[in-house]
Amino acid sequence: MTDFSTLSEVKEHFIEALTTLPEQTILVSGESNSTFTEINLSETVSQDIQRLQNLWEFLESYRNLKIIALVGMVNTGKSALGNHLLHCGESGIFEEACIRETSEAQEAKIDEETIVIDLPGLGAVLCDEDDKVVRGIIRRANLLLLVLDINYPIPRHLYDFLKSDEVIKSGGLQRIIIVVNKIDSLQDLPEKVQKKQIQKYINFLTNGNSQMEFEGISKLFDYEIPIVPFSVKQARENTNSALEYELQRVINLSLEASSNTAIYRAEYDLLQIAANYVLILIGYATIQEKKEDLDRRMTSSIKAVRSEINDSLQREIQRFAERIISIRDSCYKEMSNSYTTTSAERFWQGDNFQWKKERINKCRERYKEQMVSEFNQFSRNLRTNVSIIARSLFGDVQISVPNGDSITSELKSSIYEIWDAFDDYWFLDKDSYTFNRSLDQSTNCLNKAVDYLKDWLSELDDRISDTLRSKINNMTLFQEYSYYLSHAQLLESFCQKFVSIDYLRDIFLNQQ
Ligand SMILES: Nc1nc2c(ncn2[C@@H]2O[C@H](COP(=O)(O)OP(=O)(O)OP(=O)(O)O)[C@@H](O)[C@H]2O)c(=O)[nH]1
Ligand SMILES: [Mg+2]
Repeated sequence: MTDFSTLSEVKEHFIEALTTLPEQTILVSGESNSTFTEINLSETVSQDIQRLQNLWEFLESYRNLKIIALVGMVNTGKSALGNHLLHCGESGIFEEACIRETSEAQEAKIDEETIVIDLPGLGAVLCDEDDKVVRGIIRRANLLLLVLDINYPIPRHLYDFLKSDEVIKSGGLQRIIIVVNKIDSLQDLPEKVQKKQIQKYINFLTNGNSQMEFEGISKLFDYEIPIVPFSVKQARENTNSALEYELQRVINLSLEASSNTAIYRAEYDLLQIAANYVLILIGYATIQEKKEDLDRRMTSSIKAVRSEINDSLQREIQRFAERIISIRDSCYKEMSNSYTTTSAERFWQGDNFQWKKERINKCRERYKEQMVSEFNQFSRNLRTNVSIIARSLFGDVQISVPNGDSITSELKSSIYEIWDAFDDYWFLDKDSYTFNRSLDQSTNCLNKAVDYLKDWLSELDDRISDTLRSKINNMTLFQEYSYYLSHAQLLESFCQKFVSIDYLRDIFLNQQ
């Protein structure tokens, strides 16, 4: 058995853990661990804390005493029986009356180690606020003396009460004795009939009646509940000492069986309360799994999108480079084949010469335009590809491309320099040295265009990353992830504290 100070420490730490719980959380519902239900915790938590605090307040002063609580419907003679146990008469400690009298719990000492608590009648208070006090005391008593009036059948309400959680069903923790009071009211009947009536009453209590949907109390408890016919009136008149003796005997036996159980009951209540929160631990673990799974899925989806975008960029760059080289080749071929001049034409510079010169100028402009439109097409393709690839994960994604003027200007210059080479060669009659120098210039321009393109692509890459990052918040996966993350964070402190309590961890988490 756990000693009181250890148990008190467990209770303190458990209350500390409870106070860190959020007002709302989600719990796993359904078998597949995939659905969650939102639940409100604040009320349950404060009730449970209150319950534990009340229990401990009680234990502080009563844990070494045996407690007998008098329960039953109104007017059955609870106070009268209490007075009898206290060896006083009608004007004794507990108020008696033929109308409802006891309205709050009252206690008195029978001897140094036993107290008796007189409670208000059940029917009158079970719906009241004070009812909590009554219920609290009922749970804490070693022995419940359930007082019935032989003149009234057992009410359904009382049966429901016995069935409820308020009453502990284990004889190791609490005992009940049923006192069928006021049997003196049968005294005008022949003795045989009296006995028969009492036996009928007891049989009904024990075994119930299927037609009345009353199963009897014998099925509810793990021990046999003594049922004692009694009359406080006769006890006062000292006219039925056998009954008095019998009552005292079962009281002594029951108290012996349930003595020193206050700490057991505290442990039992504490564990019962704590058990309800194991669901939160399970929920927390499931939320964590969910969160990690979403994190993995999210990271791999983003990676996949990025790599698809990169592949598509590489393909477009390759195609663009091929196109640029092919445009430049065509330009070179056209200029070298279509506008050749003879030395006579160059000397006279007649109409034919002028016409060719005009044509080669037009050719230059045409290829320059081709270069520009090729680049524009390239950057358009990149934008479209990125939007299409990113759409599945991020929805509508618009990428703005950086300014490409420096690239197009170098591409145009590379055409211009080819033209310059042929212009010098076919129309200005210069030597091959100037021709080659211009061609080198053209290559330089192309190299510069490549350098600018690299910068342009790296700027584009940054823009894609920034845009995707800003879009992550809109991802369904990310929203789901954030939902679980926030719930997990709110439960983290509770779960850590709970599992750090060795006593609770050993009981609830170390089971196979
Ligand atoms: N005839 C007879 N009357 C009894 C007996 N026991 C109690 N009474 C009377 O029944 C009435 C109710 O008794 P109480 O002891 O006040 O009953 P109670 O169960 O405490 O009632 P509440 O506190 O109102 O729930 C009183 O008038 C008692 O004198 C008994 O054994 N025989
Ligand atoms: Mg009373």
